[in-house]
Amino acid sequence: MGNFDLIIKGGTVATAADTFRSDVGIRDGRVVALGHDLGSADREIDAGGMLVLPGGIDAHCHIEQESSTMLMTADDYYSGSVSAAFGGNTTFIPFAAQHRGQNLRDVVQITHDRAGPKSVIDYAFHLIISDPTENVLGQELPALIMEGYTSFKVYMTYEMLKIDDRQMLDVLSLARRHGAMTMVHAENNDVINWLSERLLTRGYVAPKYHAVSHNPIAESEASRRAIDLARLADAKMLIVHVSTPEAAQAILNARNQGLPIYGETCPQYLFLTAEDLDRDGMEGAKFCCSPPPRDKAGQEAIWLGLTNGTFQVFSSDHAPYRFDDTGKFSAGPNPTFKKIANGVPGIETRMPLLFSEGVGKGRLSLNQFVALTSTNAAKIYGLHPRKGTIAVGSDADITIWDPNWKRTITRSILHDNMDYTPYEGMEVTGWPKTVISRGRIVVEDETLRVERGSGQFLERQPMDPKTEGPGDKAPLSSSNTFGADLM
Ligand code: DUC
Ligand code: ZN
Ligand code: ZN
Repeated sequence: MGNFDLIIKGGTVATAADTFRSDVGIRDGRVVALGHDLGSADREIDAGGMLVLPGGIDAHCHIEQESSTMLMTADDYYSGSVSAAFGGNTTFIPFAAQHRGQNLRDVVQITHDRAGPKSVIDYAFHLIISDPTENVLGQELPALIMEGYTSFKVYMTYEMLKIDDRQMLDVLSLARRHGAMTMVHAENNDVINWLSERLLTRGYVAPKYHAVSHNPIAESEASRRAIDLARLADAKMLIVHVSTPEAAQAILNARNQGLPIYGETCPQYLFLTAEDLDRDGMEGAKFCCSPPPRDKAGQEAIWLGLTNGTFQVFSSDHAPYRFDDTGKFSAGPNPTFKKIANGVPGIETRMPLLFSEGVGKGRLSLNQFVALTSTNAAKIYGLHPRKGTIAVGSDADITIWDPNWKRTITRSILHDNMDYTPYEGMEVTGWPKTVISRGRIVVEDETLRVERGSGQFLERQPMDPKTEGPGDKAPLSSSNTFGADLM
């Protein structure tokens, strides 16, 4: 018996703040020593030439979830978590999604029943609130926040999900009182519908018109409005899957004023464009997601946002719908752009794409990469320091990353339950080699080493309403003109 269960030897450890040569000693699922000549272990892994990184945290992914039209994702908690693990992730935060009329307790229980027996990595849930009734706002949600479900997503678009501004204010003020984070899908529903009708009546039905109908102004207007509502309610807010320069600018402006506004973006806004929706035949359906991919200039603005303090979190928004009648074509073989299931897969390619194009091409430092793919999500969503870092006392959630592994992304190397990848043919340098969760080897030698259901649910602490996440410049202020007692 060694002093440690496992020592990772000879690698370069990188956190959000530091890069240093160190061995990592692991016992009982935790990091217990950092340094050299740590002693003996039951098992050693030679990480010479490798990067030793905190395991990725994918903080936005749709797994075994029904869409607003009750379409089930292609990935369940097994295939979704396996694919996440092969992509370097040790934690993910999918959604427990309320459909109108549903009791939140039931939604949470159903989601636990789906995840518990299947997930191979650790997980928490964000709630989706589509029906903020008096009972939800007065009873269910406060109780669930107290139990550690401290984040929830609301939609400003999608007929069956959207809430109006008044409901948003109700949700935000509740979040403020109870110390929760509101995540917002910010697109103006009326703008999208108005444009869609004009397109459809003129016979513009092809997939590419999805991007036309989801005009950038629909996103920037809604983002600015959402931020203003958060200001009024004096609440924190994170705007998810930001795709346009103007929406990014609105977040940065708010942050520069010291407001607790956060931003998230995703691979599809760096590596795809609206032109992909114009590929031959129905191929464009593979790239239909909301918000849609934009243009080259938009991609550059999103890259800038990853380094200038706009975005804290880089998530996949993995929303897997196959290119067949179970997914993209569930409404028929030749749907108008309005009827194509929205979403792209990407849980396994999120980290390799950002590493290769970001760190590899000099756009991001290694520490920024770690912050964006792991540490900041852990901080914002109440998992830090247990998750999101490599430090004595933290869970031994570690991705041993081969920075020189060249791979061509193609469907057959991925582990999700999809029949395509939007990134088919892209060449990347850098891929996770060994993935360790709580000291357990999850992926090694391109093989899964753990049993289904071996991931754990992560109990999150309710947040102190006054506690800030990373990068905030000021504490929550009573900036509204009414005073907090109205909130
Ligand atoms: N848009 C969403 O809002 N959610 C899932 C996928 C998508 O494209
Ligand atoms: Zn969304
Ligand atoms: Zn989403």
